[in-house]
Amino acid sequence: MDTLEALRAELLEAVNTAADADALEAVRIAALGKKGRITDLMKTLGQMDPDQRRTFGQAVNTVKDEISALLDARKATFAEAALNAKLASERIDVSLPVRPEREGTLHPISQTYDEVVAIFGQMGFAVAEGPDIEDDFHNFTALNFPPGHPAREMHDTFFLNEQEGGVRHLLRTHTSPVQIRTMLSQKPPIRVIIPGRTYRCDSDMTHTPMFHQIEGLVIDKATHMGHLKGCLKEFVESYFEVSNVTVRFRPSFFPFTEPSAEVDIGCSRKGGELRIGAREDGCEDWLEILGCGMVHPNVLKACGLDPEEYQGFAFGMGLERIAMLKYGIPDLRTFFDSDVRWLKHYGFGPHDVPSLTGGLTR
Ligand code: 2U9
Repeated sequence: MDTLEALRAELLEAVNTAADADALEAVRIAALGKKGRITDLMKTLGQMDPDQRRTFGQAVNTVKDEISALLDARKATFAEAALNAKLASERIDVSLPVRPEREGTLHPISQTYDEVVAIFGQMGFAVAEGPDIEDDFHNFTALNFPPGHPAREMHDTFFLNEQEGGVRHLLRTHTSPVQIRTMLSQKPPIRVIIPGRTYRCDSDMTHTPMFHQIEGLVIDKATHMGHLKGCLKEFVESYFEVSNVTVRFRPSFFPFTEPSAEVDIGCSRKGGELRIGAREDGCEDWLEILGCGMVHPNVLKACGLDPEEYQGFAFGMGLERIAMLKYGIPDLRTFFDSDVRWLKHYGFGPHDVPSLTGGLTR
């Protein structure tokens, strides 16, 4: 019993003076582990007679429970102290700004697309879409292209393999087939813009095999060229964010419009910098920006509309071209190089979403 009392005192002392959780664990193993001193005492019980075993067993168990409880209490104290130390050293300053994250950018084509849609949307135009793979009727015939027109040739148009029955699909060379589909499926009044990809067998400094167009179509009973001119002037002023731009209509030819015109806008190239604006503001040069015209009567007829009852205007422009002019991008081919450095430089952040009230651009 003396030895048990001495062991009890020694272990209590060891538990109470353990410096940290590791030292405490060493005390636990030395007392209660497989070869611990209390465990060793328990092992001696088997050799004792029943009376002695009962008395000594109870005494050893009491010491064991006391030491175990004390070990648990000390362990909890160390754990709490460790947690408090961790909390104190890892205090978070919630007022610090967040770490900058790598952000993607919107491609200038996507941005320009959204800007143009926002401007025409405000004027009451709806967006129409159609397939990239077209047939001869929607891409050429309904648009008044005569049978031998050069645009129908293999070297201008990407044709798909001929199908059974001699049908040969093609990659649309303009977004105009969507206007044909719109006129065939909707009754006037029609007011749509069609942004989308177009394809031509052409690849040099100023042409890529795939490029983007945005075309517009308005059909009603009394739509005339004055409406066309006002609409395009409004668009150019909104897009280039200037209050007054001079516009000039130069006669031209397209199979699908009559009369047809190319539209130039006033600009200045003084000092090597392009500025869009009005003649009276010193913009005395001209810059070609888009093509347009009154929808040809043959096109209206091909879509089941009576040219005596309906007329309308149409226009078309290249998205890359107007993006290059507005954002000073010098080389068309860089649009499709997928160079992340280029995108970082010319791309737009997620908060540059164009709106007419919030401003079109950054
Ligand atoms: C229908 C009737 C008329 C669309 C038009 C142009 C003039 C035009 C070019 C601009 C540069 C194409 O991207 S570009 O190479 N487009 O000049 N487009 S009128 O006229 C239509 C379209 C559909 C049913």
